Amino acid sequence: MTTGTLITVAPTGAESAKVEVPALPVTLDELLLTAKECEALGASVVHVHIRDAAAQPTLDQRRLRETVAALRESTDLVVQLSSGGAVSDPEADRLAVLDAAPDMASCTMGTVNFGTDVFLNRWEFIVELHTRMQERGIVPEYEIFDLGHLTSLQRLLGTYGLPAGGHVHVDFVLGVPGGMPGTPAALVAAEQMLRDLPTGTTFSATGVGRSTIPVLLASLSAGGHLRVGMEDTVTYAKGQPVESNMQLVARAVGFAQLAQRPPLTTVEARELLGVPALRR
Ligand code: KMH
Ligand code: ZN
Repeated sequence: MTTGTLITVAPTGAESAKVEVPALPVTLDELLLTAKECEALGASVVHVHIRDAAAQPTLDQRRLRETVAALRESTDLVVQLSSGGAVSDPEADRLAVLDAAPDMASCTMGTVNFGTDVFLNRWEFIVELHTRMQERGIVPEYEIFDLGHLTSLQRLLGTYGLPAGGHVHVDFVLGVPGGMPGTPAALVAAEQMLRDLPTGTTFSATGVGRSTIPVLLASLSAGGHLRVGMEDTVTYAKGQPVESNMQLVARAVGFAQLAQRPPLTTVEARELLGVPALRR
């Protein structure tokens, strides 16, 4: 059944440098402003990477907790912390992200070449992330960079059980150099593999760089949801840098409305993902 569209904004990421992308939100104030404006436009989930005082990626525990608290205070967005961090982050720091008690955290389902780097995700590490999230009631978003990651997810759920909340949601990240390409064919191949996962599994999709629009359109037409943001795309159109995350969210909302799948509210997003409702 096709529903409205879950729109996740990934405003910052760990890859772009503030000096090269001045519009990138890197301070807590910039993140909060972005989150509030993206929520007003139709985003319901925020996928968060934070930066330190020098605008470098960090998994500093104090900053993570402060960020989760501030996002909860100023928005109704589902707060999803990245446990992926940057390619150089140690496993212990990535696991400790869960100590900041977000609503959701990402959980990447396997190792992938990442440009000239390697994004390492050992099986034992994935199991540790999954089981800690189960124990703490944190809902995972399984990040899928390649088709084999879906096979690993099937094995994970078969061996260790369903995630907190009981619903399985995956995010296909296409177009990373080393992962599956940012093409409709790759998206359809990934979507077809969901038949081996629990009934009702949902997916969103992200196309990195210039694959953003083809992946967005393919996802909408295949019944999927959307992730957009400056983590994945810093060029709006040829020769035109992205002005803000709001510009990307507004474009995604426009496409979702054209597809007659308008954005889900934050209440609807929580219901879909199995994240407990807000109690204000
Ligand atoms: N920055 C990438 C190495 C995630 O957030 O979980 C990993 C990433 C995935 O962005
Ligand atoms: Zn991320």
